[in-house]
Amino acid sequence: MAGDKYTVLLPTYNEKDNLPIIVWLLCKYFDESGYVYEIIVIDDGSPDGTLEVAKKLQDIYGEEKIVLRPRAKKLGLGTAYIHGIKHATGNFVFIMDADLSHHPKFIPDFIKKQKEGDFDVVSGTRYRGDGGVYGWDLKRKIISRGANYVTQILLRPGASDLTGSFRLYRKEVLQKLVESCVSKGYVFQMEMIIRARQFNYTIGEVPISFVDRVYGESKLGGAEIVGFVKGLLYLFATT
Ligand SMILES: Nc1nc2c(ncn2[C@@H]2O[C@H](COP(=O)(O)OP(=O)(O)OP(=O)(O)O)[C@@H](O)[C@H]2O)c(=O)[nH]1
Ligand SMILES: [Mg+2]
Repeated sequence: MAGDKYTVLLPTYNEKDNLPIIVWLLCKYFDESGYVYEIIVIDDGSPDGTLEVAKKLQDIYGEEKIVLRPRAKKLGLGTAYIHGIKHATGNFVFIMDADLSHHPKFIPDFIKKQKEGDFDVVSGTRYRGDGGVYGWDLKRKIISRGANYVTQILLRPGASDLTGSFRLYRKEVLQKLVESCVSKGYVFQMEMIIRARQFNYTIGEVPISFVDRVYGESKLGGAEIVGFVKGLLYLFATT
């Protein structure tokens, strides 16, 4: 549809090295394909000075393209999305990580897929077609595969990648999903897609390659995994 606008929500916590690259790539792929867009950076008081970097980027690309909606401290991803949506002026919203795990080159694929089936949600998938994972050790691959596999069996969600977080939503759909999700942490992305199915939203999928974060430390540890299993059982019991 002419008149579509895409808002990218970029939550950041200590991403000062990644942010300039992801913003540059986003602008490149959006500009090349001619779509109207804005990028909302939601920085949670990163001690590494991510916000200062974001301000410089805003000077370079302009205030219509780069919107800053920082918060004073680290309040988590779920609420970062809620906070970001409030300021989104697009009728479609992308959510993606700012750590270069999600490559902006897939943005046009998401948009094409959305238009193809008039989908409510388009989910990037590492587990279909040309999708894949790069740079993870065996342990992390097994955890991710395992989490997806067990969830497929328990919840039959109708999407192949449940824990991924590179997705395109209609704005009002994202709003409704984020408000109805109760979980925090690693399980949150899975709950989003489970609820999407519960509300009978249509879901399209696009194969993506996922690359382990380039700069910065990974936070996946035992506590995340325990949290995931708890969240999964909760969803199994309640949906
Ligand atoms: N605003 C905000 N952003 C966050 C918060 N936690 C993580 N992020 C950002 O959310 C995105 C995903 O977080 P990651 O830390 O990459 O999570 P992950 O991919 O599961 O784990 P890694 O292995 O560390 O990459 C990144 O862009 C982070 O900078 C938070 O509390 N607030
Ligand atoms: Mg990451």
